Parts: sequence; C-alpha cells; structure tokens
Amino acid sequence: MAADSAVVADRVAETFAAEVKGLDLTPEVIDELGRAIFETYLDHKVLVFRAQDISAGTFAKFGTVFGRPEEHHVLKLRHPDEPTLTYLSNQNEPGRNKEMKTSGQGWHSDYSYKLVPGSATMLHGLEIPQAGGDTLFADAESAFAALPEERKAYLRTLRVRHQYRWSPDREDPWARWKYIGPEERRKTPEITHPLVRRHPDTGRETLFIQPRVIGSVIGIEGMPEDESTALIEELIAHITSDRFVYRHKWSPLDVVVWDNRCVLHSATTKDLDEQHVRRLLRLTTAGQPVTPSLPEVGHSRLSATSAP
Ligand SMILES: O=C(O)CCC(=O)C(=O)O
Ligand SMILES: [Fe+2]
Repeated sequence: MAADSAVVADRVAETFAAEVKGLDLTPEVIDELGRAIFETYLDHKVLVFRAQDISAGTFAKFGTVFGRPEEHHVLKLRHPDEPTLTYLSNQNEPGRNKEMKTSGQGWHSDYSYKLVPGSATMLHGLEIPQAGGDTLFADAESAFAALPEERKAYLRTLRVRHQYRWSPDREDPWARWKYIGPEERRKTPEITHPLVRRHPDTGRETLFIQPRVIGSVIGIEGMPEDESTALIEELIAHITSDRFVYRHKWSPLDVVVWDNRCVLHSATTKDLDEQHVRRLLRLTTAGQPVTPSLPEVGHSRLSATSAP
C-alpha cells in the first residue's frame, strides 16, 4: 500500500513494526505526507521515527495524522501549552502519585476498560536512559490469524467483561475501590467488548484481550471463572510469544506510534532505577466502540451485570 508513497519503512520484527527512514517530522512534512504515514501505520501497526528534534507543537500536530487527539481530563498532567500532550516520567513530578512512575507496566491496550477504548498512542522520548525502560509490543492480529480455523470460529462468539482497576484478589475482591473515589467509580462501570474485533480501517480481525489485573479484565462473559481465567492466560501467552513481539529500545528523540486496536504493549519501567531519568511526551487519539467480527456478537456495551 505504502510502496508507491514517499514513506520508506523497514520491518523491525517478524510480523509487524517498522522503522521509517529519512523523514524529519516538520509541520510541512506532516501536511504533505500525513496520509502516506497513516497508511504505513495501518500496514505495520507500530512505527518508529528516530532522532526527531521537534517542538511540543509539532508533536501535537503529528498526532492529528492518526485521528482526533484527546485532551487529558486531569489538568495538572497536561503540557502547559499543548492540552493534548501529557508527560510520562519515572521521576518525582509535581501533582503525580508514585504509581505513575511505572504506569503502563504489564500487557495492555490503552483504555480497554472504556466503552470507547483508545485508538493510536504516541510517545516522544525527551530524556532516555543509556539502557532499560524499553517498551514491548505484541501483534494480537497476527496471533489471531495464526490460530486454527475451528478455534477462531469459537473465539469469535465470545465477549469479555472489563472494569477499570478490577482486582482478582480473592482475599479482597473490592481492592480497586482503594484506588478510586465515588465519582471515578461512577464513570467506570462494568462493560463488555467482543473478544474478536474487526479493525475499523483495515477490516482485519484481532484478539482484544488483556491480562486480568493489568488490563482490568474480569473474565469471559457467561463462563465459569476457572475456565475463563485459563482461556485468558492461554491467549495472552500466545499473543506475547516471541514471534509476535517487538522490543523497542529507546534512543533520545525517538517518536513511536502504535495502534491499540490491534497491538498490546507494556512498559518495563519497574526494572529501571530512578537515577536513570526517563521522560517522554504522550498523545492519544479518540477511538470507536469495538466492532465485533460477527455482527450478532454485538458492539461494546454496558454489562448486563453492571451494578449501579
Ligand atoms: O512507558 C512506556 O514504555 C509505555 C507507557 C504506556 O503504556 C503508555 O504510554 O500507554
Ligand atoms: Fe499504555
């Protein structure tokens, strides 16, 4: 698709992810090549642009290539001039709690616990340690394609229950309420998404599942808990097996963008000593309710078992 465009991208993992060569993301280049960059992104699911010495304003403009950039609802997390940008940092930053230093650790797709989950997420590496703090990506679309047809047919019929900060801790099943207050609780009801979704731009099918604790997944709708947990663990192990994973080792000023509609990702910041500073700018674009592979399975909706 992108072969006849001015965007040259080299594959960096077996099934997905590519490094774009010879492009400086100036406002003019973004205007001129935005469409071609977007198509290259649909082809490869994760794009890396090395050594991008760009302003916050230009990074915010880059975000518009991938959809409608979202403004973060927490005002103090926003960049002072660009409301669509926030900082990710492993340092003590004003207005942040300790948990945020390692946010993103564990496999997930951004905002999968919402009725309208995330679309694209992109990061610009401002300060990057010599080693460590890599970001991992897993190609959930190729993982689905690799399954036997009979298995695919079964998985297409299932739905997954999600709720923000769900805790599977048997001793303390309501542990999530320790993290959030009544207003946040009201805004994060239990929802369900189809397990196999159809990408709104490419039409390709993908597994839309995250591990239970990190990904806020409760379980497969209507399935006994032990069976549901075993199935989720099996699928996550398959998606995150080596052949579907790309490990991004950051260099200063890298820009990386990924498609949450078909890949999982994980930070590795828990293993990074805080004396090694890691700061990045982040932007996300608004998504769509999840389209099922089979129409009769239905789109994202409030869970029938959702307590008020
Ligand atoms: O810090 C990272 O490597 C990834 C963080 C993350 O999960 C995100 O920005 O959505
Ligand atoms: Fe994330």
